[in-house]
Amino acid sequence: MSANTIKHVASPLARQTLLDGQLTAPVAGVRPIRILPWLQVVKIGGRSILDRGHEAILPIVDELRKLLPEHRLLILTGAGIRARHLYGVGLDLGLPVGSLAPLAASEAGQNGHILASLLAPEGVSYIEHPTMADQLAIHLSAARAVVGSAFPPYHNHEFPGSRIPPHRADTGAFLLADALGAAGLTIVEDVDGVYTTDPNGPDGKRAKLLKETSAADLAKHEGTLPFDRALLEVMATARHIERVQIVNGLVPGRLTAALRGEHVGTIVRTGAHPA
Ligand code: GWN
Ligand code: ATP
Repeated sequence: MSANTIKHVASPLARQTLLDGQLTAPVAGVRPIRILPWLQVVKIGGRSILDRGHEAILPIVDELRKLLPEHRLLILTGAGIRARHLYGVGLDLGLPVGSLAPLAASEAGQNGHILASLLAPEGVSYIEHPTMADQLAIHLSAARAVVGSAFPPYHNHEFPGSRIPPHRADTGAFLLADALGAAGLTIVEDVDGVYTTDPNGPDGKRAKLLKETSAADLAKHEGTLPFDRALLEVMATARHIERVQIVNGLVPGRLTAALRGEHVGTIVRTGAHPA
């Protein structure tokens, strides 16, 4: 008899189908722990900041350097113009989305290597995707900040709904920040925040800044946004990150103010609820 019992591993999900949300809710519905609750995640735009070269990059590097005594940072970089060129060539050749995703991701990684080199005197290094997944804590014990690629490493697993990879740098940064239970996510762009319409588009004069909005409201917004549309989908089911601030990285001091909790850009509320 005892030989039989020790072969049973008690599990609350042992007899249930994982497809029935009601049955799994008592076990799976609880809030996950925050893995790195003191971490501030900062996504730096590829096209909006890094492609501009030293005029935009050096002031941001200076600001990040000065923030190090105050915050422990995971700095994630976007892909920028090289990825757009790559999409153009790849689509012309008929490459599938799963082939384009890692190629574009590598451009985000290159921007990260550039940024990390500039912050190296402060002990900041570029860390690889697998290191972000497994050894972020030890790297952040050795340094106040690390840099990584903001792209999610979906590769051939990228969802085939569109020909351009839908999960790009903004989505990747949010997924990581939420999974880590970070203190916050700030997205650094070249505009003051989210506007009613693209302030650099043909109707730019009519554009009004939305100081505060929600992922649910933006999902109904039909025009363009300054970040991946898929970001709204992952915001809807967020577990920890309740708000994201979009700030203008071309204006010195905005990122610093945002990390200090000031409202200096657009705050987008997510679907996560306070604990
Ligand atoms: O190469 O700049 O990580 O951190 O999505 O995969 O395409 O890889 O396919 O650890 O695993 O180009 O080589 O490249 O940017 O992603 O990296 O230098 O397997 O450190 O080898 O998940 O950096 O790179 O591009 O991020 O975003 O060797 Mo790069 Mo990216 Mo490095 Mo990473 Mo992808 Mo790895 Mo990966 Mo690939
Ligand atoms: P990546 O990191 O993927 O390279 P990025 O985040 O640096 O990209 P873009 O994807 O170009 O940069 O997004 C920023 C741009 O989005 C702004 O320069 C702005 O012109 C444009 N934009 C489009 N719609 C809006 C909107 N509703 N509000 C604000 N900016 C908008």
